[in-house]
Amino acid sequence: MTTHQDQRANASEPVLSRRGAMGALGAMAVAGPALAQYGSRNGKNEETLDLRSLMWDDATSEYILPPLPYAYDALEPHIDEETMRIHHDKHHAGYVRGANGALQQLKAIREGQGDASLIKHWERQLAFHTSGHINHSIFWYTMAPSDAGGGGRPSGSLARAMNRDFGSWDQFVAQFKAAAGSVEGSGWGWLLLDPFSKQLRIVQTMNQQNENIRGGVSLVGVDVWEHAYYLRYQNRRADYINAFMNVINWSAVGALYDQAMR
Ligand code: MN3
Repeated sequence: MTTHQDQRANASEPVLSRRGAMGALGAMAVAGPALAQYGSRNGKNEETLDLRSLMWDDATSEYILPPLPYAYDALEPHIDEETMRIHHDKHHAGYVRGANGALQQLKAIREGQGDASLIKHWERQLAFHTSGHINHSIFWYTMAPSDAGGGGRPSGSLARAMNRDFGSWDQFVAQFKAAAGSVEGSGWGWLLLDPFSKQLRIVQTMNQQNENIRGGVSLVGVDVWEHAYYLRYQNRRADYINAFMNVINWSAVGALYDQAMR
């Protein structure tokens, strides 16, 4: 059993920062019992989670790997410990490394040191790896163990918006599962907010970012790359997506929605 302390001891940066900096993602307000470990405010189990400071280091101008907000085995039996270890420590870390590498190469080209003919390649690498870093950071922080806030249904303003835009919870679930399940090859299924219509949309993203709605605010997504589920579910992607529904931290997702609507 890996403890939360192990997680934090392995992390090179603090789990929580109150620098309060507002970036592309901004300060993410996350509430719910799953995050009670982070402390309480006004007697309620809620904290403002600064996801930006977990993903980016202003001091070094580099992307950084955020620690998982729970133990590697905390999402068992829905998502297994070995998958979580490899997915977070190897795959997500690789996106962070790739994003920083692309930034370095583009800097070199700007400074006349790099191969300018490769700028298209490095711009693609930047988009791919940075999107992968963002996707996985949101992924970890919008899941919770099923006995600590994971699963169930949203409430409040998000629930009302989902009923308005999808007709019902059941219709949302059916479309979300079908979208995620039918991604060709590697990608994600997402619930996102179109900031212009202010309506919720379900989209597939190919790989890490292609075919996303531009400007869409990601609320919750399921990673359907095979590395996310193959160890336990093999080719049974639909079973994995069903299991994922049991670990969605809807209070965290609802907080993201409320923040995006402000
Ligand atoms: Mn992944």
